[in-house]
Amino acid sequence: MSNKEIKNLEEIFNQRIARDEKIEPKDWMPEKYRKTHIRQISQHAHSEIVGMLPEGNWITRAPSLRRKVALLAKVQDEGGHGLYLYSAAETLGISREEMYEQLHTGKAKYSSIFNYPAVTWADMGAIGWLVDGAAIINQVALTTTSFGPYARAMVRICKEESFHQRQGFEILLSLCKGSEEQKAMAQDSLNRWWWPSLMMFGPKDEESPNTEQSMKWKLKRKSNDELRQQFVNQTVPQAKILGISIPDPDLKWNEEKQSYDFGKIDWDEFWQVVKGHGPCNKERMTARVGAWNQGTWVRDAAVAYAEKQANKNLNKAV
Ligand code: FAQ
Repeated sequence: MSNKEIKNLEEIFNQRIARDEKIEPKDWMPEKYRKTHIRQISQHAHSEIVGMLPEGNWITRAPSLRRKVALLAKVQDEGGHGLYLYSAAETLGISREEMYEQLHTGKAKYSSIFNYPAVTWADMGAIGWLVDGAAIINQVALTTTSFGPYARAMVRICKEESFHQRQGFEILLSLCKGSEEQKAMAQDSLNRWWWPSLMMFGPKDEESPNTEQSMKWKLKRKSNDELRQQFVNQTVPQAKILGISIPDPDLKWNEEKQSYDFGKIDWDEFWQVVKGHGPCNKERMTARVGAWNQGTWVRDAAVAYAEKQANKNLNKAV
């Protein structure tokens, strides 16, 4: 294709983006658009799958049958979200094996938040309330993203995330209405999960290399800082209902901005975790790589079965 032809296609593509039309997998798209989407969607998928680990670890220790059923359903949903997202990324021409390989070799990132340990039952509450709460804020913005399969996956995912957030909040509400020890457990959990939850939105805008282009393509609809601020504004009143304190001495309502001011995020900690040096990075990767290796016989059996079925159908047809 000549440069002139590419320029024309690019022009048509940009006009479609400007008109808020969805871009579909077989439509022409700039190579950078395709690559950026593969990067973000696959990392999002990896986050869902690795994100099953901290909570999966508590299913056998849930304090009642009701809690166990809800947690089990939530963790299964996360697996489902990962699968929708891998499928959306596959429509852009990358195979699932390639994406897994990128995760297992450390080439692809996944959300920093899942490298923190879930050490008490209250952490199941904090993960639902804060981590799913942050995920919803980010993902509601993504329901109107320009790439059709990603936007449609997000609509369904957001509905399920909203149940996740409420089940987490309800766990903490029960603990906060309980004994002094239970309330202290809820507070301790908020203390440990608050700052890592703010980091989920990514680096501040001036240090976010991908935001400018992703906003132009309407992949991102709001910047990292805008979404982080929205999360703080939404979550502080919820902490008041619970009766526990956000661990930030600089948190203060700003009348002029009609928004909360909050303290400095430890960006050094964020980058350490992103680069693989968080409290649980090694444990998480060992679990994922182990699951992949232990699943070899299942994949082999599925392929052998599919081949057998295909041969049977072929013989019938002859
Ligand atoms: N952790 O230029 P930006 C969930 C990387 S799902 C690790 O700002 P971008 C559900 C970033 O990839 C949670 N790395 O990047 C659930 C980039 O590196 P790269 C996941 C991070 O893409 C709940 C570099 O830093 N959600 O929680 C993080 O424009 C409970 C520069 O950053 C999504 O993935 C981080 N926190 O903005 C499951 C949502 N932040 O790729 C289980 C979709 C940034 O150039 C239990 N993703 N980095 O090598 C997004 O909206 C965006 O990708 C951002 C980052 C906002 C995460």
